[in-house]
Parts: sequence; C-alpha cells; structure tokens
Amino acid sequence: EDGLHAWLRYARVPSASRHQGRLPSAVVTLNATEGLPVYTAGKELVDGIGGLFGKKLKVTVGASKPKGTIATVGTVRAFVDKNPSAAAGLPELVEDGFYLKVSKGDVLILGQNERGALYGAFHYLSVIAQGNVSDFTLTSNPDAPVRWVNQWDNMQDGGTHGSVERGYGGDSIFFWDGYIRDDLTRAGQYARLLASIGINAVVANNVNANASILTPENMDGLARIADAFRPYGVQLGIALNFAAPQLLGGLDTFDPLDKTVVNWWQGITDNLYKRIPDMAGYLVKANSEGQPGPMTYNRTLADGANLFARTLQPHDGIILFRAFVYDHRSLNQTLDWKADRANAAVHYFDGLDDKFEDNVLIQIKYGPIDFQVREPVSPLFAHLRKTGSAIELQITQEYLGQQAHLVYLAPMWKELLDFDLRVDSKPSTVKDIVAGKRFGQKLGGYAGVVNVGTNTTWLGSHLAMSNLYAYGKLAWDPSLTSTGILKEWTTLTFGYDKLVHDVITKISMESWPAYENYSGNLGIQTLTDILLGHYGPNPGSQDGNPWGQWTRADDDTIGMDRTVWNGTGFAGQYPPRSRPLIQHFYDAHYEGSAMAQTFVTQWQKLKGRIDKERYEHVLFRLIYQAGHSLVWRDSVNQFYFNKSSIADTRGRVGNHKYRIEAENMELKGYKSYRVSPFEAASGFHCVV
Ligand code: BDP
Repeated sequence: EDGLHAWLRYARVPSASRHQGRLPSAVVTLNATEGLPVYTAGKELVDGIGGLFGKKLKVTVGASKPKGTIATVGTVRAFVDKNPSAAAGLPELVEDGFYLKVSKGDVLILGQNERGALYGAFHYLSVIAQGNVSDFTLTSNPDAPVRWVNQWDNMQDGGTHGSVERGYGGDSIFFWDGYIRDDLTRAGQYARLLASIGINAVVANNVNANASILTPENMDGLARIADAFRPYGVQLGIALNFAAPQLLGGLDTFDPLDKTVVNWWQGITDNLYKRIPDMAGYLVKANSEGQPGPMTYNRTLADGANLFARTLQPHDGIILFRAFVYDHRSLNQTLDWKADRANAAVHYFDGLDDKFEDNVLIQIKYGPIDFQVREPVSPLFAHLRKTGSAIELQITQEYLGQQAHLVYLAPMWKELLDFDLRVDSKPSTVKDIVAGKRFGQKLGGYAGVVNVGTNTTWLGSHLAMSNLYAYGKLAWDPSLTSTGILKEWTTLTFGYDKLVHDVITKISMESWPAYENYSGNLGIQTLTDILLGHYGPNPGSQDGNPWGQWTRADDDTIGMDRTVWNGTGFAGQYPPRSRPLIQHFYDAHYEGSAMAQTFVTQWQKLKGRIDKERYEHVLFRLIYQAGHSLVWRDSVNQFYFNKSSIADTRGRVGNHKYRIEAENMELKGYKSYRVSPFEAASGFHCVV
C-alpha cells in the first residue's frame, strides 16, 4: 500500500460474494474507441468489479447482447441512436454531466459527452466500493464548467531536472532536464485519479512559465502529455510566459498591441492546436512577482488577456488570466492603497470588467493575500459581473505545513464558497458567483494548485490526498459536506473499520483549526519563514518585507488597523469580544498545539487495523507535527510577548519551569548551538 492508487484501489469489499447477484455480469460499451473515455469506462468497470467483488466480466462492444445483467455505458447520443424510444425518459444533462440507473444488477451509465460517461462509471464504482449495491437513479451535472488543476512544474530549474515549485511529493511527473519525459505513465495515472473526481483539465507547467516550453520539440512532447490524458477526458492547458515573443521568438518587443507580437502568438497557438486539437487553453500570470506582462508597455491587463483570447477563439480554447497581480517592490507605509497588499487585485482590475473577450476567465486566489490559513474572501469576486471568474484554491499546503502537517482543507473551502458577499444586497455566495449563476456569465469555475510529484503517495503524505479528493468533489458539487466527503474518501482509501473512520474524521476535522491556532490566528497569517520556503515559523523575517508585511506588529499593536475609529472600519461589523486581543492570541496557540498532540494518540488506536506501511508513515508525520506545533506555539507567542510586553494572564508564555532544555541534558552524539531567530527555541539553543 504505497498510495499510488489512492482512492481507486478497488480493494475487496467485505462479504463480496453475497452481492454477486446484484452486480452486472457483462459490460457493453456504446461506440467505444480505444484511447477515448467510453472505452476507458468499460475497462474501469471490469477492473473495478473484478477487484471489489472478485467478479470477472467481459466487455462487449455493442451489437450482440450478452446474457444476464448488463452494465451499459456510453453517451446519450449513442444510446438514443440505438433506442430512439428511450429518449423521452432521459433527463436534461449539461456538458460533462451523467445519468445513472441501477436496477437489480442492470446498470445504465450515460454521459452528455464521453467524459460524462466515464464520470458516471467512476461514480457507480465508488458507490459499490462503499458497499451499496441497492437500486438507485441519479442525474448528476457539474456546478461549473471549468474544473482545472494547475501544476507548478518546472521544465528545468537551476541545477534540478524537473522540480515542482512548492511541490512536496518529488520531481515533476511531466518534465526532465528541460524536456517532456519519455515515460509518461504517471501522467496517465494522474489523469485517471483526476477524472474519477470530475477534473477536466490540467495546466502542466508552472505559472512562472519558461518560454522554452513552446519550442517545436517541446510542443511535440506536450502533445504526448495530451495523449496520456485523453483516455480519461482530461484536457491539457499550458501556462505562458508573456515575454516569449522576445525570449524565444527573437522579436524586440512583447507589447500585446504590436502586430508582429500578435502574429507570433497566433502562429504558436495554431501550431499547438495542430498537435493537440482538444487543448483546453492557456493560463497566464502577468505583472506579478517579477513576471513580465502588458503593464511593461503601459497596456492594461485586459489588453494582455485579450491577446491570447483572440488567438484561441478559432480553436474554442479559453484563457485563465490570474488576478494575483501586485508589485512586490512597493513598501509604502503611507495610508494610500499600496500600504495594504490586500488592495492590489481590485485596484489593478478596476474598470476592466467589460473589457475582456468572452473566452477570458479571471482566476482569483480565494483571499486577497496569498493562500493563508485564514483570509476573507477576495473582494474581486464582487466586482466582476460581465467577466467570469474562477476561484483558485491551493491543495498544495504551501503555507499550511507542506504536507508534513495534517490540515484537512475542505472545511476552509466550504466557508469560502458559502460566504455571501451580498452584492447589491442580494444573496451572492462565492460558489454561485464562480458558477456564473449570480451574474449570468457563461464561463466560471475552479482552479486548484495541486503539485503532485513522482513520490508514490503523489503529495508526499497519504492523508493529504483527502484534500485533492475534496477539491474535485466540491468543484463538481459545492453543496457536499466536509465530513461526507471525508467519509467517502476514507472508505475508498482505508476500508471499513469504524475506529479508522472515527479517528481520521476527528483529527482531520480538528486539523485546520489546530493549525490556525498554533501558527497564526485572527487573520495574522501564518508567519512562516519568508526565505526558507514558507514552512517553519519565523515571524521576524516578515517584518518590513514588501512581499508580505504580514506581522503588522510594533510596540503598540498587532495586525492592521481596520477599526471603526481610525482604520478601515471593518472590525465594527463584528460583535465585540471580551477577551483582550493578545490573550486570545496566546490562548489560541496553546489550544491549537494541544489539539495537535492528540492526533498521535488518536492515530495509535489504529495500530493493527490498517497496514503497517501506511500506519507508520502517517504516525511518523503526526509525531513530528505534534512537536513542531509546540515550536510554532512558543516561537510566535514569545515573539509577540517581546513586542508587546503584555503578560499571559495564565502565566505560560515565556515560563517553562517544567521543561528540561535539551542542551542541559547529558549529550551523547549531539551538539548544542545558538539558534536564530532566538525565539525559535526555548533557551535560545537547539541540539543537533
Ligand atoms: C506564492 C508562491 C509562489 C507562486 C505565487 C503564485 O510562493 O511560488 O509563484 O504564489 O501563485 O504563494 O504565483
């Protein structure tokens, strides 16, 4: 159990032999072509029912009707062609949707398109894998058309071969040494996992894009990635470097309004579609964190996005243009908009709403800052009414413990999606805005940063995979519950044991609040080290840093002044709290880290109930997390205590009288040294 098959293990269900009669005994695929999703659906049904129930089925391709119960899978159109009279009884399906009817072992799975048929097959397999073989009928349509993932894979990066920016699960499964890998087996396996949760496109390369991805040789390689995805109905998207006409094309400009630039991009796009006729489109990060963009030439972001949109229109492609635009060099402490990085996105997109082409979507990070443990919903969702938007979530736990800490993210995403922005005083939940339901845009949806790598666990941690699962499920249907999704995932991943379920549910549901409390609560952000990859605590490194300016602390205050009397007024919308701010802050760090301690003992209850390999793998991380949460608690509390000189009313901060410092023990094979920043260790010392 190395994690490679994630939730698609097809492990034998309990009492499998008792259910044989309520299962199909043959599979019929309608108009299946090898390499396309309906064919894949047939294969998955055979593999799935074989693995789950030990029942061996055969696939028949249509014409002759096999005996016994049958699973029929295909598109609505193929089915209606063969059975015209059945058309009237079928429900309305939107793109990618499916219809599923299970009746005494006969199963009908129809997709609006081939992809939908495959989704229906995966759905049926997931239901029976959870032990449910009873009859049911289901019509399932996705809430939004765009359900993409973004990989931040580098083609080549300094001395590395194909690293993944903010990736914690190994090297890129796509790239090696500046080229596309010869062996794309993992790309296909990844597409299979993604299809099973309704994801329809993957942008394979980093948003900080390398122009060399567009050489003819690499375009050929990209076509091979698209080939590996196609059996699963997953389309390929490509992230572009805005300066590619200059960097790769040898032009002396990349001005989006220059004719030679426009022609250059049209040529690139046409060449890509020649190789990949079903390419999904582009993703662009412009004028952000040093990336080139239209503003270099005093053009608007809309001029930049429309350049690509127009080259894509003849091919039905779309462009996701990122709203993560800010000037990382401006440290402006006067009270204009620049004093708060949170203002940047709305500022830069102001006045552009009606300027974008129809095939442009604005991809907006969920909060106004940058994937922090707690952020308000980005206000930009309320400003775009003509142009569609997609919410960008981060499955990769960049600021949230990097998969070494357990943090189940579905509860956070649910809060964001259910948040009501009350635009024009009318119900305006974020999920309805991105689905295009609130303002009526045609395009909208979800983009998730998922940095899987070559590690067999995909993300570097077995439990982190619940986040990927939940992301796909919520993008399809944001009304699902966090616990419901978790229960499903746990059964598919670990089986049926009740205690396994209880423990995984408990620690997962407690994990986001715990992490928030022991790292950075009250929206003070996670206070991670800015230079060493956003992992451990180093609040001091964030002070005066224009990229972040997160701590917002001085001798008198913590955080940004958003009070009613001399700040932005935001705080006045909440009922007052009786506990002083700093005390809440201290307490929360103790509560969060105390909660993390319990994850270990909870997990230990599962010894012997799941396989040793995964048990140990997870246990190792949870023990580590318990320890590291203490380092977080003490470092951050001490930091603010030093700034404020306000004592903890419960006398804990800075007072560790029962603790034995490691450096005071008799050390064999260890050395003690002074740490920097000093508050990262009690007594200022560590042993190594
Ligand atoms: C930040 C990441 C950086 C990304 C950037 C982005 O640290 O690696 O390039 O976001 O989303 O959070 O563009």
